[in-house]
Amino acid sequence: MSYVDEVIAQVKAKNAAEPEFIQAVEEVIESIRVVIEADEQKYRDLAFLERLVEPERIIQFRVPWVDDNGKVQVNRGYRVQYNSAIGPYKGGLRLHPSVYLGIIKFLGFEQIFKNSLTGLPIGGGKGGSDFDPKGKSDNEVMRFCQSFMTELYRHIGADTDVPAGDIGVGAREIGFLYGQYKRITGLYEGVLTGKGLTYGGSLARTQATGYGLLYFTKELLAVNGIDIAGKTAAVTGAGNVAIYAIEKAQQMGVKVVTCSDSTGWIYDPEGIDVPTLKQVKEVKRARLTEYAAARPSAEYHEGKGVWAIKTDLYLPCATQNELPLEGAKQLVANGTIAVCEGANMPTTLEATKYLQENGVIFAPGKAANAGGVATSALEMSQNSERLSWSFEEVDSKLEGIMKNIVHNVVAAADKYGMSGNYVAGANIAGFEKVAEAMKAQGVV
Ligand code: NDP
Ligand code: 2IT
Repeated sequence: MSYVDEVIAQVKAKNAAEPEFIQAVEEVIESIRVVIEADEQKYRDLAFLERLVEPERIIQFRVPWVDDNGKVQVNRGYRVQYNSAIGPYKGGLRLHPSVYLGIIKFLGFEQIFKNSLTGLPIGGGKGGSDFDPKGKSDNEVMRFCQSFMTELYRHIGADTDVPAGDIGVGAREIGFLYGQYKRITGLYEGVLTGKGLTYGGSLARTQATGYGLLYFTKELLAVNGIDIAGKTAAVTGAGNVAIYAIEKAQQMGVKVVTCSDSTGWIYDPEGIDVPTLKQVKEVKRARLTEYAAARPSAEYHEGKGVWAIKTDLYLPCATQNELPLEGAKQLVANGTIAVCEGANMPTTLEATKYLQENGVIFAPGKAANAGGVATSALEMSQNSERLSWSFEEVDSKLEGIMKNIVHNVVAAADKYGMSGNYVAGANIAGFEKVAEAMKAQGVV
C-alpha cells in the first residue's frame, strides 16, 4: 500500500467516531499525494504524515456555570493546539450544541493550511464548547465565558495560542473572555483577537472574513476572465461571515438575493437589505422570519434549499456540510459559475467532486475565508507594536493578502499539472510552507 493510503487508513481506524475530521484529513492528504509520492521514502522515514495528522496537544475541560434560575449547568470545553511549526496556535472558538472533539479537530486541522496560506506567522488551533448561546441571557453568556476562561487561560498567551471568534462567538463573547483572562493573569496582552476597538481590537476585523471572501472571489473570477460586477449571488448563513460578504458583494455591483439561518432561508429578489439584516441578527439576535416581516419583497422558506434559486455565484457561509450532492446537482443545472466557500468545509466531498467535474469554479474555505484569520494576525501585529492602523490600511492589506492567496493557489495547481483544481492548489500551497518548517525543526 502507498504511504498516503496507509496513513488515510490509519486515520480512519483511529478516529472512526469523528466523520468530519476524517473528511477534512482525507481531502488534504489526497490532494498532497503528488507532493508526497515524489519523495515517498523520505516522508515515510520521518513519519511525516502521522505527525501532521496528530494534534500537538488536545485540552478538554469541564465548564460549570450557574444559570439565571440558580441551577448549575455543565458544558464541555476544548482547545486543540494542532500545529505550531510556523507560529503560535491561532484559530477561533465555536459555541454550538453540535460541538464535540471531532468538529474541533477538523477545524483545527483545516486552520493549519489556511493560516499558512495567509503568508503570516500563525500556527493552527481551534477550540469551543457544546454550550448553546441561543436563548441565554447576557449574564448567562458572561458566566459561561468566565468559567470557560478560568480553565483556558493557563493554556494560552499572546505568544503561545491566540483564540478568536467562530460560530456563536462574536464581540460580546470575546469581551467577556478577555475581561476574565486579564483579571486572572493581570496581563493586558493580545491573547485574543476580534476584540472591541476600545481595548485592542483591529478596525476591519469584524468585516474581514466576508470582505476577504469577496476580494478572493473577484480575483479568482478575473483569473478566469470573468468580471464580478453585474453578477447575481446566493449567500447562505446570516452571521458574521454572511453579513459582510453580502455587504462587500453589493459594493462590487453583485446582487445578492438570499441568506439563511438554522431554521430557514430568505429569497429577496430585490436584493438583501443589509441594514435590516444587521438589525435582525446583530442587534435583536432574532430569526429570519423577522427579516421577512420587515421586507415586503422577501419570501421566507422553512428548512434548507437555497440552491433552488438560480444565481451566477454561490457563497456558502453557514456551517460544515451544508451543501450536499443534491444541492450541487441543482447548482450545475442552474448554470452556476462559481462556488466560493465562506464557511469551513460547507461542501461535502461528493458535492465538491460533482461541481469540479461539471466545470464550476470551486474555491475551498481554507483559501477563500482566510481573510478573517489574516486580519486577526494583523490585530496581533498592532497589539505587539501598541499601535492601531486605520480601516483603510487594514482593509487594503487584507485585499492584498487575498489576491496573493489566489495567485499562490493557482500557481500550485499549475505546478503539479492540476490547473483549475483550486482544492489541490490550496492544500499544496498551504502544506509546502508547513512541511518545510516541520522538516527544519526536526522530530518534534
Ligand atoms: P455566526 O455564528 O456569526 O453565524 C453562523 C450562521 O450560520 C448563522 O446564521 C447560523 O444560524 C447559521 N448556522 C450555524 N450553524 C448552523 C447549522 N448547524 N445549520 C444551519 N445553519 C447554521 O458564525 P460565523 O458567521 O462567524 O461563521 C460561519 C462559518 O464561517 C463557520 O463555518 C465558521 O467556521 C466560518 N468562518 C468564520 C470566520 C470568522 O471570522 N467568524 C472566519 C473563517 C471562517 P442562526 O442565525 O440560526 O444561528
Ligand atoms: O475559521 C476561522 O478562520 C476563524 N474562525 C477565524 C480564526 C481567527 O483566529 O481569527
